[in-house]
Amino acid sequence: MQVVILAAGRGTRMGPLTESMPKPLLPVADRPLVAHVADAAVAAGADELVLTVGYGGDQIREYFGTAYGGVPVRYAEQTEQRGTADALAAAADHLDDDFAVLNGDSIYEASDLAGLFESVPQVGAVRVDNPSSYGVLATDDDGVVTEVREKPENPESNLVNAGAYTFPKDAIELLDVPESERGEYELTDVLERLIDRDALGTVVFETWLDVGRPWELLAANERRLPGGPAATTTTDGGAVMGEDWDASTVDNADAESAPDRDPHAADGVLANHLTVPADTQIHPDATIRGDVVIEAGVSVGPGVVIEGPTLLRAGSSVGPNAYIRGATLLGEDAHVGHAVEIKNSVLMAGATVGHLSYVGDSILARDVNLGAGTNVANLRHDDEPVALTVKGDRVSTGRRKFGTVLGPDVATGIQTGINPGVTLSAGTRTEPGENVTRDR
Ligand code: TTP
Repeated sequence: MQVVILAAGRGTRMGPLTESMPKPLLPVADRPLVAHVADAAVAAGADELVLTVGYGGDQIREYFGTAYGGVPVRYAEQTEQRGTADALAAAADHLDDDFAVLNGDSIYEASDLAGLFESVPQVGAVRVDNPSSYGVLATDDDGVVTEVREKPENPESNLVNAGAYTFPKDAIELLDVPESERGEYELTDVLERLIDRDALGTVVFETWLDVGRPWELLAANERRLPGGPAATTTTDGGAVMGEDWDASTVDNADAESAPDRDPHAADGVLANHLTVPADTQIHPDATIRGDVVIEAGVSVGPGVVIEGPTLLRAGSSVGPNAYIRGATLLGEDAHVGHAVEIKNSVLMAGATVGHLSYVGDSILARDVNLGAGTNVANLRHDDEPVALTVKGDRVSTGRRKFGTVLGPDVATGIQTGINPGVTLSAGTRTEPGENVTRDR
């Protein structure tokens, strides 16, 4: 089946994170968000991917090229971001037969998509606690959709549209829907037309994660980092470096002082379930527990403690004396230096937290540089969930612990304090000693 992935959106709700990078390319564990969509689609039986691109489209084309996961990739250009129905219309010329459509900003499971691809037309649905925030589906006893209502105040069910569909080829004729209240041409209106004509079935997905706002990017990483509930690399258990460790990964100077143990406990698997390529430098005085994946060219200095789930991407470095915990991603060439604590955070490529800092439940875009002693607060005194500005409104993240969202190239002066829920746009500079309480 041909699978259209809608990846043209501006991603405004991600704030500064999408100022220079389209939302589909934001990192989720070891690959961009949209690559997880493509992987699940291919594993579920897609035989061609059609990517609708627009904002940041060149970067997406560069990532995927002409083939991905063994299937051909074609592109459609949506020049103006006028909605999901418009994005699908842009791909219409590429569609030869019945087809599927997926959002390029969701985490889907391949097993759920396999069920979706089995029959046409169908919509993927999930049960949620807060249906009012989504497109709510009303169904009859056979699971056939009778109504779709966008963000209703009094939802009829807790079953919501997961932005995943199969359509008959002639559904293309239904795409010329009128503009919606929010000024877009929307696939939910196409569904309304389809249910007047065909029996639109539902497939209830086990899991689905819509990644539209910064804290959902953290949630996606929590899911997909090694050891997370749906990680692509799953390991279990943990041990302390220095008890069960791989001497081949330690440079010669340090190897002599390392304890003499067999790192391969069983079947060639490292006893501490640590995946380590040969060209990494891990000091024997580093302690690594839990599910940790370390890519090529990483350096971990003495006194470092890492408690997975953690992914250290190629060329990143940690320490000496740093502490990493919670679900944390260090992007390519990111650096975490002496006496820095990073908790449950995403540091994108080239981000640097050099000395004496705390970063919790936060997202640092590319090439952010935090001055010595920069501290991020991630908990309110009143214990209320932290709110974030999303398209001009303060919106609860639903998280008791949430820190900051820093756009690309933000640089803080030494001893900057940043309040919970503060967002700084690309290139913002803070003065030494500042306490930042508002977005900039
Ligand atoms: P949205 O998340 O509704 O829109 P967006 O990605 O532009 O984000 P924001 O609202 O923060 O600006 O889009 C759902 C999916 O549809 C997503 O994968 C992007 C895609 N899309 C398009 O391809 N073209 C469009 O014109 C729109 C609005 C969305």
